[in-house]
Amino acid sequence: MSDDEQVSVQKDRIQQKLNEIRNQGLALLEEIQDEESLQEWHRSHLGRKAAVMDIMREMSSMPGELRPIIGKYANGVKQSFEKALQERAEAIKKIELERSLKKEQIDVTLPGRRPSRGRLHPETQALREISQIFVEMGFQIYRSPDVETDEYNFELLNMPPHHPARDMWDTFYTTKENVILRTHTSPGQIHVMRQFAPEPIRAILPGMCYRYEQITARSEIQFNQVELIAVGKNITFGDLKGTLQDFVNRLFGREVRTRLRPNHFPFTEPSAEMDVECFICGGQGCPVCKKSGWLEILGCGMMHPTVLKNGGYDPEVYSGFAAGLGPERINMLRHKIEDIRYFWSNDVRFLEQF
Ligand code: FA5
Repeated sequence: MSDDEQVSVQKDRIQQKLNEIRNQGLALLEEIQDEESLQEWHRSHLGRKAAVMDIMREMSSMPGELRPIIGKYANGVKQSFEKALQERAEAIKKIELERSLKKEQIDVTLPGRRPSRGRLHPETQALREISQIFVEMGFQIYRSPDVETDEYNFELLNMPPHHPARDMWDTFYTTKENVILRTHTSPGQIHVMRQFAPEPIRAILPGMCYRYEQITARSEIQFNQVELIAVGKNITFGDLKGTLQDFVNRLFGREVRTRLRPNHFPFTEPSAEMDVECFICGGQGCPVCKKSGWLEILGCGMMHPTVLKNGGYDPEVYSGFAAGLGPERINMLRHKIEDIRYFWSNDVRFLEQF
């Protein structure tokens, strides 16, 4: 066989091989359905180890006249691979989009899901209702700070340092000397008096109080109080009793039974506590009312002359009454809630009921 004939045979053989590589490669590509397999095909058919690349590498050992022919032919195979790869990539994109749309298919015939509505916390509701009643009775709302000094929380309320009555309130102290979390809203009495003296006052002071005490079904370490204060000339215990009775009737209704019990607070004289009949148990006795049938809702009394004086009022001329209500206890009564811990545990099953 002449040299020319040999070259011609070699050319036919290589071209045939390239045809096979192309046909097999394109057939494999047609079957690919996902992006990952496509990448794999790209590596094996156009990467460094691809069969068409092997042939291109072998060209250096081929006779000179064969190189441009085989080079052109192999390049054609490579180009047809690149073109087909691009087309397949587009098709796979479409396939994957259809697949994900199928997964996300929405049944428009299903009934809609209503978003749940937000609502006010039961304590916010109670505080607003209590405030509303007192506002209707002519009281103004006054705010005083949660963080107090020892002076306001105790001393100006007739409890000098080492006074045994301080033990009534277990206190959260801060790292700053004499700065505490208020144990009751009564320090607000001094703030409001000092702002308005010698004008007459009728105000309520709602807010959070803090006590370092045992948590039980009726006692929390943080709870709201609403302080009530009235200062003026000729204010009597009768005014206090009438105001509280009116408040209870407006809140609970005409038929609700209350009782005032004598008590002691250093900042009032005389002092009392008001109980409401426990209607969780109907007065029969339960854990919430400590089996007494009554639930204490507030402490109250006539303002002590020393406190009036500390507020800037002459106790010879002025008198006043004050009270501190517990809205959580009132809320428990109204909604028959057996444990005060529900209020601040943020359990939606509880909160959703209000
Ligand atoms: C006082 O705090 C007085 N400052 C009230 C007062 C004001 C008396 C003005 C006289 C004049 P007492 O500690 O009893 O009093 O608390 C008042 C009310 O707050 C209680 O009747 C109760 O309803 C509520 N209360 C007290 N401690 C807690 C607690 N740990 N958890 C929930 N509520 C509480």
